[in-house]
Amino acid sequence: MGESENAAVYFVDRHVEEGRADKVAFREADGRKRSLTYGQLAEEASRFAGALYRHGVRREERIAMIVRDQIEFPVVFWGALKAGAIPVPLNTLLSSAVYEDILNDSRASILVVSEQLWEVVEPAVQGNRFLRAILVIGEAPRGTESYAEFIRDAPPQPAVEAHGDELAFWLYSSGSTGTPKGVRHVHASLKATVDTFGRQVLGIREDDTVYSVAKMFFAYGLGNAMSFPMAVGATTILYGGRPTPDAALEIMKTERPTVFCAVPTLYAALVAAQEKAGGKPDHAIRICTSAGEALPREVGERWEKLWGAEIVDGVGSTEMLHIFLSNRPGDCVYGTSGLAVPGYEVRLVDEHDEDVAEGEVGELLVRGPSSADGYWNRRSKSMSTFQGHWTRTGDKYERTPAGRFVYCGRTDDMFKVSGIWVSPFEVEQALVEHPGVLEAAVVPKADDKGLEKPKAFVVLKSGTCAEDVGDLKEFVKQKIGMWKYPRWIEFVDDLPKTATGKIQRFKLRESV
Ligand code: 3SK
Repeated sequence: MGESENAAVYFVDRHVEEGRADKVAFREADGRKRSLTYGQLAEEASRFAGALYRHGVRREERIAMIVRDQIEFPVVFWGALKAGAIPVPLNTLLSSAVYEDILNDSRASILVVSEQLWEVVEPAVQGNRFLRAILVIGEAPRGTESYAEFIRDAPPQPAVEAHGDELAFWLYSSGSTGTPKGVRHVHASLKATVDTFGRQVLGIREDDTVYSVAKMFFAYGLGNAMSFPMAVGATTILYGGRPTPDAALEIMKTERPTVFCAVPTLYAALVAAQEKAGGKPDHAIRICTSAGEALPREVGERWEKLWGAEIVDGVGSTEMLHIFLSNRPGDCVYGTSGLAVPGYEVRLVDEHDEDVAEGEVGELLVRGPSSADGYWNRRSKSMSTFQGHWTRTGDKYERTPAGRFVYCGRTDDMFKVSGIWVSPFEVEQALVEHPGVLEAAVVPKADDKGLEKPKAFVVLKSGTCAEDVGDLKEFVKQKIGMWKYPRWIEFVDDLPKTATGKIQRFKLRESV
């Protein structure tokens, strides 16, 4: 083998060789406000790798991480890669029952957990037959070990040689439905997302400071907050708490990020909060990204007016690791997901896998250098999703005459009204254009003749009540046409969402 393609060499150790050892790689915006330089990260990750060896961990053993966005996250992730073990960052908002399933499914032998999350994790580890150590970052309760003790005096271990095609890490994806699946990624994929979206679309730079509201356990956050900034020697702001609009505004003001990455729900909430407060926000942002679901046009336009910075809206997936379809800085058309990211190809196909004609809706397929190696222990699902070089996304899109892609919903969210397809997203987009509406979700509901019609769940902006918004049905009719308007409207306090901000329409469908 030639030079090692272990991703930790490129993302971590290279910075020391290139003279960036003293540059701050990560800075916490909460808690003890600790920071970690590139040099400290290289050393600590090598010590974590050494501690894993000392504990008898072998290559490809899984290291489950239920870790908040804090400086230990990159140490454990890169340390595991250095050791040739497989870090498996997990969503920090899951229930005990789901953690139990995932820990059993992955057969992780080591679990690293933030002390704040132990209460939920504890019931999940009772009776687990695979875990050989549970490392708690912070105060270690009985039956666990302290993470700090685990790495104390461990002999630093350099990164093992690895091939770019070798498995590096897993992410668990639950998508908008179903039980989580382990998505297996290889070493080369991290750099592939940097060389495509990171450099050619986002244009990340060494002098950037990044703040990603999307946490690092999520593929979108992992790229935003870790691989993109670390590829160029930039600095990332970490925030372990809940990313409320107030917290995000405070971080923008005090930490001065230049790159801001969030999801549509938070952009909508930030715009509403700023409009209510009046004036302009205090910030240093030069560029923003949005993913997780399509950004409503209205939200993008209002954000840009207030912040004076564009939101580059794109689409990615855990299976493709990051964004493969995106708008471009200086050429953002809100309400569209833009064009294929350089390095990726996309197709829209019908139910026979034939390319659809221009203007028709089809399922989006993608091919590119960062696709996953497959799902863990889900052979049939792997075969139906990863078809040769192409990956099925399960998203429905339409291409405009200008070649831009417009989101129409998930394949399983679309429904027909009077024989014509309705995209819930189009109806939701029309609803959020109403000044009193914060968010909306639309699902089919059978009428008294058993025929499906749209039903909307609507969250109003704070300080607005149902009587204030007038006739929302008529508002939608005027915007998008007679048959698509919601026949029923239910006002709710919030919508069911995945931890990454995707609306769980299946839960609303079940409720009707
Ligand atoms: O949902 C998305 O758009 C996304 C973007 C980047 C990485 C991962 C995901 C799921």
